[in-house]
Amino acid sequence: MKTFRALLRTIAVVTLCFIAADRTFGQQKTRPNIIYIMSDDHAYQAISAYGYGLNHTPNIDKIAANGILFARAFVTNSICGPSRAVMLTGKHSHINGFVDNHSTFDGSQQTVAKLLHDNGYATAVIGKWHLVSDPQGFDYWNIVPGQGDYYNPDFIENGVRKRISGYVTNITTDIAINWLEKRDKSKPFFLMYQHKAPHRNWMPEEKYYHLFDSTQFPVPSNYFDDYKTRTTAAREQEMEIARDMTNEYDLKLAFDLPKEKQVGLAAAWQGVYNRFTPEEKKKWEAAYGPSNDAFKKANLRERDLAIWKYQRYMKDYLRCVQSVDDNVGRLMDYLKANGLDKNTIIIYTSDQGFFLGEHGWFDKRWMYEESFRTPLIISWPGVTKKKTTNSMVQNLDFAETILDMAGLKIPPDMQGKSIVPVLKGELKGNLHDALYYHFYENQEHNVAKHIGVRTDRYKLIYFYEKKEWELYDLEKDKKEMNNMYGQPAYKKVQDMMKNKLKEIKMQYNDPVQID
Ligand code: SGN
Ligand code: CA
Repeated sequence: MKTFRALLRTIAVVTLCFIAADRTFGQQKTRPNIIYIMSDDHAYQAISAYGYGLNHTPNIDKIAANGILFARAFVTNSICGPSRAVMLTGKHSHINGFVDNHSTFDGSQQTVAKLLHDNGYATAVIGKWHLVSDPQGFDYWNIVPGQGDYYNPDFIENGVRKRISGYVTNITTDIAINWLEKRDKSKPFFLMYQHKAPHRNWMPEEKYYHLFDSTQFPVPSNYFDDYKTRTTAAREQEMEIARDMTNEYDLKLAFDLPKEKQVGLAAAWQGVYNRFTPEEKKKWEAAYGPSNDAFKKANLRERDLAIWKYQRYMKDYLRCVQSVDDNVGRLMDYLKANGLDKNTIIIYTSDQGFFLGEHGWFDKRWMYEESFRTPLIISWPGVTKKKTTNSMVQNLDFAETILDMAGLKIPPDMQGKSIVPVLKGELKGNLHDALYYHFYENQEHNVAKHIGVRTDRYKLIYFYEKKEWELYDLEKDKKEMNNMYGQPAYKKVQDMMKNKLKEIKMQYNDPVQID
């Protein structure tokens, strides 16, 4: 009897082991890989799938063709480090502590990378990081220091810094593919593949020096904005293409500079120019020299000069984007060739939007649509069905979404929501009825600190140090040219939006004072 019972017990234990093993195996097989692609400062206007007609990005468009494009994805704080910190933590800046680019990320806190890593994912971050402290929660990291360089950049591989020859966008992809080759293949993976491009000062790859040479880009209708109806904030900014771009660093109108001219951003230009080899300098000078000479000869003034600067800016910016698109294609080809395309989720986004001449500007920072919105395209084979969505989502939701994709629990202290129901087509409307925004970095480009709330139709912005308000009716005024704050016809809307702002600020526990 005793031996029979023992035998039964052994059979039961063995069976349970088999079931458990099968579950683990099944789970591993079905847990998707996730590649999070984030290019720095990539405006949605510069992705052809968004339909602005400026350029052609066939590889990013392919992600959209196989997945879903978000027409209304936003950030919570339109600047690099803060946006990355929000993405990693699923918490607003005032909670995760990284409020502006001068902060240092507290790497001891909970992040999506750590949660995935602790739950069996192989994790890596490659490319731009910009959070000052070393990455935590990654099996492998290989990042550019700070902003990084376009040519012959330094990379820090698991703490060891070295210079790598070549163009940063290609190198970032080489490193990513190399990691995919060498990763622990018994685990699903989470790869953060993050381009430095197309961040300022927009230095293209050699093969694209002449792309768009004969293109004249249409100047945005509000390029010559006079900021009438707006608050003093819009008038005091320092991010106008016509006024604030420098000839050397931004517009590439000079090459090697004499010592006495190497000051301010001209010195920054000399710094990046010094990274070139002598052969590379020659190629650069051969490419930019003739158009620079023609420009100097033309002696343009005022309007014509402003338009010329816009053209030079757009060409260089979009040339950088072209290399990003090529490299996204290269990574996608690798996935396909290695049978990874069917079980890998691709998320393509930027750390914020970017002005491409709207209001006369470059850069970001504002709660205005061009910088508040960010591109977001997600393909999840077999899951995403609808091709586009208007559902309002935010980078605050990304960590939660990725955990949900991986079948993990969303920690209750994260502040966003999973986008998965939108991806599955289960949620038809907005993920959020209202979005909260807070920008803190009133330094370079002089954009005043502000908070705000956006609903489907309206946007209220409060420049809290100036105590000035702006209110937009986005249905009637897509380009945000008419501040309706204080207009009697909008009194009701204004009151409603002020209440919303107070509510949402409280909901997210932001201690900033209104009034
Ligand atoms: C640099 C740029 C700014 C840019 C910030 C933030 N100046 O400081 O134009 O707004 O980065 O960009 S530069 O002279 O150094 O190019 S972010 O993407 O890192 O937030
Ligand atoms: Ca950025």
